[in-house]
Amino acid sequence: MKMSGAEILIDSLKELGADTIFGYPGGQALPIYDALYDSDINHLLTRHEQGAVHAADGFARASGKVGVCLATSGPGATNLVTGIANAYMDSVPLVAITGQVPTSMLGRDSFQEVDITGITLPITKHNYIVKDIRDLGRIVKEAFYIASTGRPGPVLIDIPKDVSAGEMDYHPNGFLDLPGYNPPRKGKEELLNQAFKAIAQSQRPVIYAGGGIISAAAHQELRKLAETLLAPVATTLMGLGSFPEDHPLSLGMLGMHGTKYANYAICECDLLIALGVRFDDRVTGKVESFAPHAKIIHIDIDPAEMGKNVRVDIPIAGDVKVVLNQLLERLEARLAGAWQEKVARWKKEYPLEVKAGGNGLKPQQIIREIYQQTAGQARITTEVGQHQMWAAQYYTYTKPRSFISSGGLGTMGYGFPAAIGVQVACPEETVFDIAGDGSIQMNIQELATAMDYNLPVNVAIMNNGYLGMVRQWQEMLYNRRYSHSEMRGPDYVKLAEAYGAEGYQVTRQEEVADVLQAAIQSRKPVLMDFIIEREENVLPFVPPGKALNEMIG
Ligand SMILES: Cc1ncc(C[n+]2csc(CCOP(=O)(O)OP(=O)(O)O)c2C)c(N)n1
Repeated sequence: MKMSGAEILIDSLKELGADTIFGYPGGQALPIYDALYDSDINHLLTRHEQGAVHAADGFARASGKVGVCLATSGPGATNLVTGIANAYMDSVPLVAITGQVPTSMLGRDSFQEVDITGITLPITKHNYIVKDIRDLGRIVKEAFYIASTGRPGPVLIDIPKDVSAGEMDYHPNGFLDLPGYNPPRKGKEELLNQAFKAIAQSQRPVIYAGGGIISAAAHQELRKLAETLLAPVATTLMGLGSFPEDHPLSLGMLGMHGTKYANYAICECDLLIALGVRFDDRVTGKVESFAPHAKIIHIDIDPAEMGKNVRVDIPIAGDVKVVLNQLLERLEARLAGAWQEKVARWKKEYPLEVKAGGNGLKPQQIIREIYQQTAGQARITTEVGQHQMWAAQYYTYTKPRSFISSGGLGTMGYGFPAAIGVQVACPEETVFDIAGDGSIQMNIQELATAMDYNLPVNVAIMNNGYLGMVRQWQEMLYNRRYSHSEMRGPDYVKLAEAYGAEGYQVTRQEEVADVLQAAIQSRKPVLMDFIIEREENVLPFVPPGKALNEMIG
């Protein structure tokens, strides 16, 4: 059948089950937009390409499917760059499609030409420029396969206008031939044997679980492992929700703003079982002092992570779900002893607290209230800063894909468009973006998108009138010299109303629960401006370059 390149693209997307695209049009993408006009693909027009890519990323993290975004060439393509890097750092399956100038105009500094495959080479798992329409169908399939298998990640497909507008006789075929791309699945027997031995010899095991558990849907295996070994579980920011935080073995988050008991447990354990993690510096603190007494078993799909940041004694490359099942087949249940008692004592002695005092709302209390009012069932996204860490610490995550945040890149402006993507993926659920007054101003324009598509996303702004995390570092590390970290925002109630959404300003504790309930009940997007204690800090805090047991607070 004669089809245009754009029709082949749409047809392939549908065949792959990709029925939702977040995008923004422009000249070089017009053939694709024209084909979308007749298709039943759900396209959401955002107000900025960065909004589109973060929404696709949030959609992917909430649903487990590949997120798809679409932009035109030049400025449209470069506006995707932050979002692509964000997805790359957090291993999110994403396909970004960009329009490009016609092949005959390439390399001539043509109007709106940028070398987007060159620009995104270091921040994509793979990328393509399609120079021949006959390659298009195959490339789309490859892109989805690469994005979603092995260690997930973003793939970019750049399509010149003559390719999307061109025509050919097209017969879809599902054949994939990618020699050299073979993500490992099973762990090697010899290494598994070493792992069994290390486990048998250990007295004080700890599990350190990351986002890889969630990508691999290995949360049940993780729980079984923890319960079999009675090993306490600390998670990374990306791993929140992989292990139920209301479980007695949960240590919450570890690292720079981790719980005291998680960090103490890491410092004293004699075996660390690291699952789907990458030993980020926000987790390890001073690398030489990380888990100083422990043998380290590292299980991860990406062999390149083995020994990258930290020495590992037993590196097992494989799909974490498959490898955990291999281990669980042979592990025997253990009994509680002195180690479990010690950890339980730490948990009692050093709980995460909300200290009274000051003359504004306490952000920790607001987040606990969001937990109460949503019965722990909400999908939470965040921006980046202090509020992100409070959201990580004070909401109790019990399910995978319930906490969605920019971990690796730390992208301010991520949370709100991501929440839009999450709400599209989970239309029946309550979605909250926990935001800072700095971050929310980075992609606030997407309120118009939320209004257009009737997405009742709730935004809870922790408004301290500062770029709070920057201010905290200036307070603690730069002698309170608050250089350019104080900033004012707009009247958020009026702003919400200008977009047709609902807005509230909250200054008194007694109002918090009522406003949250009103927001949850509302079928509209809601902006809540919580005026918080201005100089509240995130504690505990491991200053950069210090060991985990050198925490402040
Ligand atoms: C795009 C981007 N620019 C700069 C930063 C550096 N940065 C990290 S946290 C932060 C302050 C965030 O302030 P706000 O959103 O108000 O949140 P708060 O820390 O007050 O909760 C800044 C500027 C960043 N992470 N991302």
